[in-house]
Amino acid sequence: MIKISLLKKLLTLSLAAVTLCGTLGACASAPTDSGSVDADLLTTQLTQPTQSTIATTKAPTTTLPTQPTYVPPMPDTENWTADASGSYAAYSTLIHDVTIDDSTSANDPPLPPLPAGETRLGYYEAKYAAVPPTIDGQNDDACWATVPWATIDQAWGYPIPADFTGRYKIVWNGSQLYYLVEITDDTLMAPYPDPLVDYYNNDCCELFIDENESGGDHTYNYNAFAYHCSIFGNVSDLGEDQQVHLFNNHVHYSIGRDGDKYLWEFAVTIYGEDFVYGQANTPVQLYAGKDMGFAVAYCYCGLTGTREGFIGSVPILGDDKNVAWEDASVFAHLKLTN
Ligand SMILES: [Ca+2]
Ligand SMILES: [Ca+2]
Ligand SMILES: [Ca+2]
Repeated sequence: MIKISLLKKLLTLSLAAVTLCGTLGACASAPTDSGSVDADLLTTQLTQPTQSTIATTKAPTTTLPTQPTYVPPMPDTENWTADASGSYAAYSTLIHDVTIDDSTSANDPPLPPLPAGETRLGYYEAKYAAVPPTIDGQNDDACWATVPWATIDQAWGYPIPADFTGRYKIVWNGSQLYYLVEITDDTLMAPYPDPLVDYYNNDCCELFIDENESGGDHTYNYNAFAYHCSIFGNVSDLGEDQQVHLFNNHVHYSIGRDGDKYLWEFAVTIYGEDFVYGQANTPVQLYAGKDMGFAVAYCYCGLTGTREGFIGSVPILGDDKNVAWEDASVFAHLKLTN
């Protein structure tokens, strides 16, 4: 594979120091990033704060940051071989077989109509989940049954591959947004295991979050985040030094597979524009009524081993459809509700 010999050297050097994470891919070991997701925080059922009480609500306790750990997919990537369908998914410890029961999906509430005065396309209302979902790549959590699906169906500069469909749900609790993203893709391809190199050419789910819905440039700053979540549990985005960094401690996730259907279940800890890479950061406490900017997208890798599709949850106006990684102004409006 392209660049595999370089990758091998990097992997060999890094393996000794790397702690292989569990199937959930939330890792801890050497420090470079901050803003760690506290495991307790993920499961804590917080009393739902309201905007009026938020000022006096004590921020949730978080551990000091642990470092994002590169999760090596295989000890020797030169031995990677795609399976008969051309897929590399077998190398992901994050993906596990599940039975996706969509039988009740038709009973899910429909998307509510766009509120009066709402102008940002791709609008979604994320409901409070008193009991957050278990991050296991399965959709049997009570909270998922009561919120609507929204589609990932907008072409961001590439034709939408014929085998692709995508949809998502979002709920919130504490400092976390929880996502359930269902992707159909009959060839899961991720030939670039190094999360710092060509990561956006893999099949990966990309979560765009602008905590304060400010919009504007976020290319090399933390005005907004563009979390590229790989099938290996690595989360990549650009930093202020214009280099790629890992944000594995911000996004905890698991992927369930049923045939060519994949359920990506995420818990994303929210940080504001004051985030400083490599230092201790306090997550933002969410509340009903909060407005955020967001988009959910899928980077589609095909048999050519490079990006063949880029499908987003929000229509992007204008000729340049591939701008969400730089410009948070194209994000949709996420409203947190009770
Ligand atoms: Ca679940
Ligand atoms: Ca694919
Ligand atoms: Ca912002």
